[in-house]
Amino acid sequence: MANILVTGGAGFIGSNFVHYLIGNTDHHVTVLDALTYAGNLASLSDLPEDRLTFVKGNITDAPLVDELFSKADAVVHYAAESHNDNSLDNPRPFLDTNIVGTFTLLEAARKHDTRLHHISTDEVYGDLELDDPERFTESTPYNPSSPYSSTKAGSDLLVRAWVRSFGVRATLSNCSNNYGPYQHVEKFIPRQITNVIRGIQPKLYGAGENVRDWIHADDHSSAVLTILDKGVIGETYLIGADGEKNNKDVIELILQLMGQPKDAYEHVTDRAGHDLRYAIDFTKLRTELGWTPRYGDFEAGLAATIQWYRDNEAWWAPAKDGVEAFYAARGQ
Ligand code: NAD
Ligand code: TDX
Repeated sequence: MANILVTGGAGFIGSNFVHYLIGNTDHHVTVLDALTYAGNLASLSDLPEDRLTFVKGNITDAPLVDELFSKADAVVHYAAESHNDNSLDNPRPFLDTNIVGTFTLLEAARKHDTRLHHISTDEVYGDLELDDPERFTESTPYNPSSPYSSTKAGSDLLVRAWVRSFGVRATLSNCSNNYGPYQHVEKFIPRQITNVIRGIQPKLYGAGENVRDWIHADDHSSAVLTILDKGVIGETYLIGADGEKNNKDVIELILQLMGQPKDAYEHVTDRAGHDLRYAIDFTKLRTELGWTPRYGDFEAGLAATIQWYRDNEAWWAPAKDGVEAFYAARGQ
C-alpha cells in the first residue's frame, strides 16, 4: 500500500481519479485542493474515511507542499485553472496555479525525489483542420492558442526541464476532452444537460463545427494509473479514445437523449480564438504500455452522464445561476 498525493482531487477529473484509485487499488489517497469555485468536497463525500485524507491548501504554498511530498510515495498533479472561457476573461489565476503551482510541486519533487505524474491536455498542440488526416502525437510541436492552454504548455515544459536538469522522476500525459460525472456546469456537456433540465435553451458557440475528441473520465483514470505503474520516466503519453465529434452533433444527441426536439438550441457568440479540432493518436500508450479505453460507446456514456446530472441536482444547482450570468454577460 502506498500513499498517493492527488492535487486537484476535488475537481472533475481529479475526483473521478480518486474514486478510481480507491475502487481499484489498496492505496491510501491524500488530496490537496484549494477548493476554488471548481472544487467541491461533495465529489468525495461517499468515499471511505480511512482511505482518504483531505487537505485544503494551495499548490503554490511551498511549505505545505514540501510537508505533503515528504510523506507521499507518488504524486499525481491535476490541480489547475481549467476553463478556456475564464482564461479569456481573467488570465492571472492561470499563471499563478498552472505555472507557479507546477513549479512549486517540481521543487518539492526534486528535494524529496518523489515520483510525479503531471496531467496535461491535448490543447498544448493547438488545433487541426477538419480535413487534416493527421492527429496529435507525442512529437507534434507545441502551439497553444489560449491563456489556459499556453499556461498548461508552460507547465509541461517546466516538468520536462526538471526531469532533464535535475533528474526529477516525472512522467506526463496529455489527454483529450473528458466527460462524465462531477464535471462543473461551466463546461460544454454539463452546461447543456443542466440547461435542458432547467428549461433553458442549450447554447452552441458559432456554427458548432468545432470537433472535440471525447473520452470518459474513467478511461482517463485507468490510463493515468497505467502510466504511474509502467510509464518510463521523462516520457510523455497521449491519452484518447477515438471519440471525435463536432459540437453540433453532441448538442443534438443531448437533446435527443433528453426527449427534446433536436433543433431546440441557439447559436451564441463564438469563443475568441476558438480551436477548431483536437484529435489524439494514442498508439504509444497502447503499444508501449498495453492500455486500451473501455468506454467505446459515447451515446451510452452520455446517457449515463445525463442520468447522473438528473440524480444529483443538489451537487450542481449552487453553481448554475452564477455560471449562466457569467455567460450572459459575454453574449454566450
Ligand atoms: P477542474 O477545474 O474541474 O478542477 C480543478 C481542481 O483544482 C479544483 O478542485 C480546484 O479547486 C483545484 N485547484 C485549482 N487551483 C488550485 C490551487 N492553486 N491549489 C490547489 N488546488 C487548486 O479541472 P478538471 O477538468 O478536473 O481538470 C483537471 C486537470 O486535467 C487539469 O490539469 C486540466 O488541465 C487537465 N485536463 C482536463 C481535461 C478536461 O477535459 N477537463 C482534459 C485534459 C486535461
Ligand atoms: O456553452 C458552450 N457552448 C459551446 O459550444 C460551451 C461552454 C462550450 N462550447 C464549445 C467550446 C468547445 O468547442 O464546446 C467545446 C467544449 O468546450 P469546453 O467544455 O469549454 O472544453 P474545451 O475548451 O474543449 O476544453 C476542455 O478540454 C480540454 C477542458 O475544459 C480543458 O480543461 C481541457 O484541457
